Amino acid sequence: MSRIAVVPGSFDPVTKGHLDVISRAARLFDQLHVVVVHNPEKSAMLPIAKRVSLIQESLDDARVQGDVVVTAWSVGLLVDYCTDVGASVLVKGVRSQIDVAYETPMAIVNRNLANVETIFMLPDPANAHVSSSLVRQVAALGGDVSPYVPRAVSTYLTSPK
Ligand code: COD
Repeated sequence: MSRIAVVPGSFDPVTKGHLDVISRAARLFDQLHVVVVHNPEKSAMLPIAKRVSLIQESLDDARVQGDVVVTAWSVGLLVDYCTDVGASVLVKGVRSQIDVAYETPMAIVNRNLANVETIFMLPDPANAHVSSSLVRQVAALGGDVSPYVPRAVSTYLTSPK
């Protein structure tokens, strides 16, 4: 039986922190789905389709190994997507106790709903301070985001097309 996992997120935009979690998770599973989900608690900077294409471009640039599918999901529960693709695991990066506190109830509910387990992955310390919201703030104020995001994202944010 193949092991299939899902890495969900807003990815608005994808950062070097996300990319680190995705590339490490891709080595642990036969197939990994990176799923862009609209988070109603956050106001979005980028359209969902652009977030998907920037993730794909960044994975290609970084030559991330493994069977990685990048897509978006907006219809219903995330665990419904997991069930549809045969995934039994969600992988979430956790940078701090705040992330753990946010993710823990969702992990329990997702297991209760559909028997989908959540694995928490610690970040590379080099990226532990990086967040999409920090990137959005620096970009909005005209700062250099290249230390925090893959090349495709910094290029797009500098001259969007
Ligand atoms: N290093 C490591 N991990 C990181 C880093 C970093 N630098 N930055 C972010 N992460 C992790 C986050 O902790 C998170 O796990 C993931 O990457 C995505 O982060 P974001 O900021 O792109 O996305 P979020 O936090 O807005 O995404 C939240 C989800 C949409 C994934 C979440 O709300 C969710 O799972 N929703 C499911 C909706 C649902 O079905 N709800 C009902 C049952 S609970």
